[in-house]
Amino acid sequence: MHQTSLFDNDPQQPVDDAEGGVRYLPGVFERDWCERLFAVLWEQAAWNSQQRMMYERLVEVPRRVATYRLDRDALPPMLAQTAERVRDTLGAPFNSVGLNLYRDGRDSVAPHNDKLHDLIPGQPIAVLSLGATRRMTLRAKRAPHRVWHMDLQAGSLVTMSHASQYHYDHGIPKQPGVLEPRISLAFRVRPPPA
Ligand SMILES: O=C(O)CCC(=O)C(=O)O
Repeated sequence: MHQTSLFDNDPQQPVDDAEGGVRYLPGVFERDWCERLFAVLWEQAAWNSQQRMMYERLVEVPRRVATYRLDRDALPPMLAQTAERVRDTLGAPFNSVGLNLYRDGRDSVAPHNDKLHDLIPGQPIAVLSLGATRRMTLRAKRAPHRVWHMDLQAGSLVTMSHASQYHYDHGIPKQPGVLEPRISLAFRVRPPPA
């Protein structure tokens, strides 16, 4: 399996396609902004635990989640300001955000692609990281299943094109050495509510 590491401080683009591919953009948000937003979300987000069927057993999803429609729901003001900055930075009309809270390195998200039926074609997905640095693994669906690792620092954005979701899975593997929490904010462009 081919592996490529991505290093700090330079925008990186492991995958290219006609819609921008997958890019890692470190240092988009300042440290102070990230720390304040982390504290607000930790305290105020409507965190849920979820369960999934796995091998005919109901198991707890190993992270906490919260979801907001940016155009409809009451938001902590700093979350609304952050969404505005992400929209301005990337020029995409994000109207939804999914929050993930990884309490420590035992929490994770399995490799997956975003469900495309509920996204507007051509619009990207953007993930803002806060708190502990965690590794994102990006894996090509097609053999030889090339793999990239991106260490997602607080204040960074990862952008993934809609098209990339057909060809690559992404996930946050467990990382036992990580003792501190991380929050990620996944911004998406969804169709208007029915
Ligand atoms: O936490 C992350 O960086 C990834 C989140 C993710 O894959 C998702 O919300 O679908």
